[in-house]
Amino acid sequence: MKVRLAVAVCAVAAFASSTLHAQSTLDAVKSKGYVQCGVNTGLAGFSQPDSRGAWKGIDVDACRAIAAAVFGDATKVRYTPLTAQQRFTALQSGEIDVLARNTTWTVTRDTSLGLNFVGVNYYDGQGFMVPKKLGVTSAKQLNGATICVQPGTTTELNLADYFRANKMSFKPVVIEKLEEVTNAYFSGRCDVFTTDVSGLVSTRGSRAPKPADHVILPEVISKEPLGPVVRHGDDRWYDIVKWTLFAMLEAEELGLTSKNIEQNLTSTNPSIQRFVGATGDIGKMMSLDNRWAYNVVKQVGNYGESFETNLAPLGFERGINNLWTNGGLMYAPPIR
Ligand SMILES: N[C@@H](CCC(=O)N[C@@H](CS)C(=O)NCC(=O)O)C(=O)O
Repeated sequence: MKVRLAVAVCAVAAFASSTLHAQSTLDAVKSKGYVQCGVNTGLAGFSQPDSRGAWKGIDVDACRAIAAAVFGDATKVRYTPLTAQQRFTALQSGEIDVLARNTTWTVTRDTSLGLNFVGVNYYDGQGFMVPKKLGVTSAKQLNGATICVQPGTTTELNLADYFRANKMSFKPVVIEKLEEVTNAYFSGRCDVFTTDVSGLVSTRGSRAPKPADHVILPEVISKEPLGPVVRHGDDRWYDIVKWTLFAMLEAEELGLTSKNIEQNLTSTNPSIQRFVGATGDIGKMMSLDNRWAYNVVKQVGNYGESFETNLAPLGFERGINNLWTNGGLMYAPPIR
């Protein structure tokens, strides 16, 4: 009798916790009325507050797009600025609903950290920046260099691997805060700053006293596919964040922009009709309004628009971040 009761109690507890998990993030987000999004502390083009305190960047747009899909209102987001070291704990503990912070998709993070990467919003790779006056033209000349690097990043491991593979040595200067690590580099405390090439372009453009005094070396030593991340165990939320990213890519492929999507509500193209929710029930399949993707594009724009607004002004080119139809890697599975 006692055993049977215990089994029954356990079954109820397991059921309660699985239903709690299955629905929890979307329900919690809906009941509090906003998406809590973990972002960078301030990386121009990815996530940074502007002079009026409004967050801007492609990662910020990923957050705004989720709010547009869930609430039909891209402003329903609150931002949690996180260093590389803080970001995964913030997601695991439930402090944030989603992490959109130039975070590289790796097998370790995707499995043992209990996280799910939803896709890629920027294909990147690790590089090196040096002061021009050093006259260095290749990373192979960096033997013995002092190198500034942030902890809790893929950067640290790649750096060690690259130097070992090339039989070179280096002295790491490991500093957690972006402000402090870039100050250390720009003040000459290290010879080299290494991070994702996007981070080098961004910090050179926005933080260097004289950007032209610094060169980014030609070697790209790793693959850094950056993308939004959610917790394991909530497939509904995972679907929403994943298909919101794909909707921004698909909109670009379909030629839908924030400017023209309204007139496309009456399009006769079947793919566009489904996308804007004029036909089918794609939104409902995700517990969202059928206008979820329409709202994303109307309020945030397609992926190309987000790139043009946030990254192009800093000198970024589309390159491999172009659509697959334009020779790049950006490819959304069918929205049908
Ligand atoms: N993509 C790499 C590196 C990400 C990273 O944290 N990069 C630094 C250098 S640009 C950064 O964003 N720092 C900003 C901060 O600490 O707030 C990763 O996921 O580990």
